[in-house]
Amino acid sequence: MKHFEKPGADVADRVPPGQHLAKGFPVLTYGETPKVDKADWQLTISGLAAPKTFTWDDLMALPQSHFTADFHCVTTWSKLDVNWTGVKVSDLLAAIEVDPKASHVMEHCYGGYTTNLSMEDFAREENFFAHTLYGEPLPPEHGGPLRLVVPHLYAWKSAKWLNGLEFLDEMKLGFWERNGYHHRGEPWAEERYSLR
Ligand SMILES: Nc1nc2c(c(=O)[nH]1)N[C@H]1C(S)=C(S)[C@@H](COP(=O)(O)O)O[C@H]1N2
Ligand SMILES: [Mo]
Repeated sequence: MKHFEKPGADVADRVPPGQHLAKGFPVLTYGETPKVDKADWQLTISGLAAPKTFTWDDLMALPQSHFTADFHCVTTWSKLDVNWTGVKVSDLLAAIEVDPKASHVMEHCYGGYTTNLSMEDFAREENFFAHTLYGEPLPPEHGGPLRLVVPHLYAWKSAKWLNGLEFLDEMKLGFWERNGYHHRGEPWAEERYSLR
């Protein structure tokens, strides 16, 4: 069985060092897959921001956009040109009030997973919240109802089953970052693991 392809010359310059192209779209989850109904789903804004809770209808009332983005898992598989629909991070940021003192954000998830970002890495124009994958509702195993996608960092930063954004004035570490992964995770610099 051959699960990975060597990148062809046309895409080789889009595959970061040490990565291979995956066939299909692998699922990478630590623990159980939470099952969350859209009717019960909420996204809570907390920490250094005006507290706010988004329901599914609130989320769908924000501008909706289509995205094509590459996806790089630190376990060495990549998938190019994944096709998503959802809400730009910048469009959600325009709908909330973040304290200017906020320098970092913690992503919180149904099931308890967390992962951290600097504000700079979070607020990038190409980042988005995804509810649709290749035109179909985002399957639970890929993070449905809603996940974040941060294309420029390893995909452990792209939290599935997202249910909270906590704004912070210092870096706190999320689940994998506390367990040896790099604090930032930039694939072109191979920021895979933290040296300690
Ligand atoms: N809540 C949650 N989000 C998560 C994970 C997880 O275990 N739980 N795994 C991360 C990792 S390591 C990767 S590579 C991607 C995988 O996304 P996929 O399963 O849709 O391929 O999700 C990330 N987001
Ligand atoms: Mo991953």
